[in-house]
Amino acid sequence: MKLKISTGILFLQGISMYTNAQQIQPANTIAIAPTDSKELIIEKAAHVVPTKNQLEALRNEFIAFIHFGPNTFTRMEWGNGMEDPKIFDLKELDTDQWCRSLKEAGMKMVILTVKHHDGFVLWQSRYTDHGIMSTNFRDGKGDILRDLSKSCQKYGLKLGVYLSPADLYQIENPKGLYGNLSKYTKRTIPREVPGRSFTNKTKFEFEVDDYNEYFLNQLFEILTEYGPVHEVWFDGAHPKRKGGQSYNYDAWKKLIHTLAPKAVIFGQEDIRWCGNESGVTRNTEWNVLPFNDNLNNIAQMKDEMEDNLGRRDRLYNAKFLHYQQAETNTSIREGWFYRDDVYQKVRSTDDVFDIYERSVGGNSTFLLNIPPNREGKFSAKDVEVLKETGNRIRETYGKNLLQNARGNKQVLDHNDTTYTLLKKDNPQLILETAAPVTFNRLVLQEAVSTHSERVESHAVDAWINGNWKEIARATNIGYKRILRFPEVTTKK
Ligand code: FUL
Repeated sequence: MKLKISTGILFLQGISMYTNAQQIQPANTIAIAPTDSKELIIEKAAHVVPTKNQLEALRNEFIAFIHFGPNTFTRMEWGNGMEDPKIFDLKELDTDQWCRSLKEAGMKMVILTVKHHDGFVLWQSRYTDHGIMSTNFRDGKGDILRDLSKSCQKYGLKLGVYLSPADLYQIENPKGLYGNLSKYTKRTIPREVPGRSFTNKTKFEFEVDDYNEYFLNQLFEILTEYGPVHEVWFDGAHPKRKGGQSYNYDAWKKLIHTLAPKAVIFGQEDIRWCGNESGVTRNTEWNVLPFNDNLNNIAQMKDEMEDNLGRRDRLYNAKFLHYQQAETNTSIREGWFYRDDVYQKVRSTDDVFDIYERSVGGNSTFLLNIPPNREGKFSAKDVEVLKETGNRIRETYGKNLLQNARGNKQVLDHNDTTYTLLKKDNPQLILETAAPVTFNRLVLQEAVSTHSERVESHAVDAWINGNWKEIARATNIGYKRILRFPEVTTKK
């Protein structure tokens, strides 16, 4: 089924609410003092803004996940770390086909599971032989991250990496480093490996144990040898733990910030999980959030599943307010890894497009997983859904019907489609087009990079037969809110 939809797009500049607004400087994190009044806390919340990297990540809107590894061949969702690497029996690989398809869908970035929980690595790491180097794929010389990074450059996609902190191979094998109770000592990253020098000569010194050193060495490889990386994804799941192993996130982040200055980090301060894996979105998704721990621990935010994380009473009890955007991650297929083309369900275009509108249009980023099959390609059904979704997005949102609309007197700086609302109470923006327009979607955006998230509720009325008729109503807006309603025809 295809929808014929017309769209209007509006961009809102914040409403200046209090006279002391100028005193608070926009920042990514703002501390709350015990003496702050409720009004001041809200005022501070209205100045918490994304970093440049977070803003870029918001603007990606629709991005891809690729789960690929031994599980693709064993048909398991979680491996056990004891798989023979030869199980990964890949004969062909077509990352160009992946990227073509992702581009057709309108995606901007692709994040590959370079290491899932089983510990098998998809690139030519110097620090383990549990991976692609021990398979028959291209006589053990293949490198999936290399192929993907080349295809990304060819098709103009950004690259991200999922490096699982959980590592069953390092837990289960007798020489494994995970939880081996090794001492924390000063170590140089990257550790030199004879005959395999690095072009990038940066060196780090960290006080870490064996597993953290292993992890840092691997981060160094993937962040220096495959072109720019734009997102590093730290999963929170652990099929198993051992030896009280902890993760030295401070060191990991220092290395990432130095080697991949444009990367956002998922699972740390930049980006958070939306709270489910089925594409469900909150009605009210604030990215300005309350934190109670000290600033260094903002990173350690636990996975939140509550319905409204940024509501006023939660802000009042915070020690810090911090911008941390949500990513809505789900899979196009039942499960994260490919199993088969017969029994494994694939989401329909209607379904994917609906999640797109609710997630991107609900102040979050849509991260859709498309798992390649055992031929190293996306299956035909997945390709078709991606293509149709891209067409539907372009058809629906490609043309701004309000481009030449004029705003009422309350509107300042009417600059193309950017409007600044002046009035503090019940501000209204009236737009008028020269000829009637027919539409059933309205895209609203706040200028979050300068004015944070300020709208708590809003409604849209259309002038129909001489009266205002409410056609849509919602809570916050943030980076983007897509309103959906039955088709209306109006000039105002
Ligand atoms: C989860 C993992 O356990 C799944 O295997 C998958 O990688 C998903 C994106 O995150 O926590």
